[in-house]
Amino acid sequence: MFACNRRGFLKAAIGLPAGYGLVTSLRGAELATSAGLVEVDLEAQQTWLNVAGQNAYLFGFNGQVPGPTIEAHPGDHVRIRFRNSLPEMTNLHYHGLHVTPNGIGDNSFLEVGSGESLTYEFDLPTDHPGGTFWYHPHMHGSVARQVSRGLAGVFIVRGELDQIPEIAKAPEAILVLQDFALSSSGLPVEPSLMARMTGRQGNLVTANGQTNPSIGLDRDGWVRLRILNASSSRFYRLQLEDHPLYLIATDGGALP
Ligand SMILES: [Cu+2]
Repeated sequence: MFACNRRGFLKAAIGLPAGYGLVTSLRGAELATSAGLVEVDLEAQQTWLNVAGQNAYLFGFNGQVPGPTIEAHPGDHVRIRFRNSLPEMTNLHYHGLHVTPNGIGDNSFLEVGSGESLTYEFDLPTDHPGGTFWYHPHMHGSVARQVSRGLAGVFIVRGELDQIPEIAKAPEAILVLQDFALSSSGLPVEPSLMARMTGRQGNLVTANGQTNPSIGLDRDGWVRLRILNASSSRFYRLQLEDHPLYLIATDGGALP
């Protein structure tokens, strides 16, 4: 990825037409905030899904892979009513959020048995950095397997970048990168002992559960990509052909 600071992005953006039309096709069902409270129902299920044109027996949140996008603001109270309809124990972790790891917050020691429910609640501090975070199971001993079967979703916290008019105007697209290891009948393949140690790469590489999805973009237009690597082991070397790509934020939020 070409690195560039935010000032560089702005300089390049000024004077260019703002993006037109939201990129809706690539966004998950968005669960947004209202009046300081974000309330979300999430259900983990084992289900047949169409992934990249083929049937796959995966784990999804609310029947989709990747899971729905949650959006919040600093200072919000977040309440996630979670139901585990998987045939096994699981839980939730809110990756990168600066919230309490205790009680019913981002506590990965909590366990939700098959058929059970748990309501997670936490406050986002008022000075929480904006950024692209994510949620996924953090069940000891099962994290890689449950994530690699599809359990992942983006958790956006709006912040300082969203206040910059040129960035706020750009249409936004989320890209969740996942790879799946499937048999010819669409059943998940268990990793070998070696793959368990070195990391397993799935044969089916997807972005938002699709192969080669496209994002419409006007000539000289801008699009803001929020990219999540939700694969258990795979690294991605990303590039945009014939188009500049600027890095404006990383795991830790906006670049200075
Ligand atoms: Cu994580």
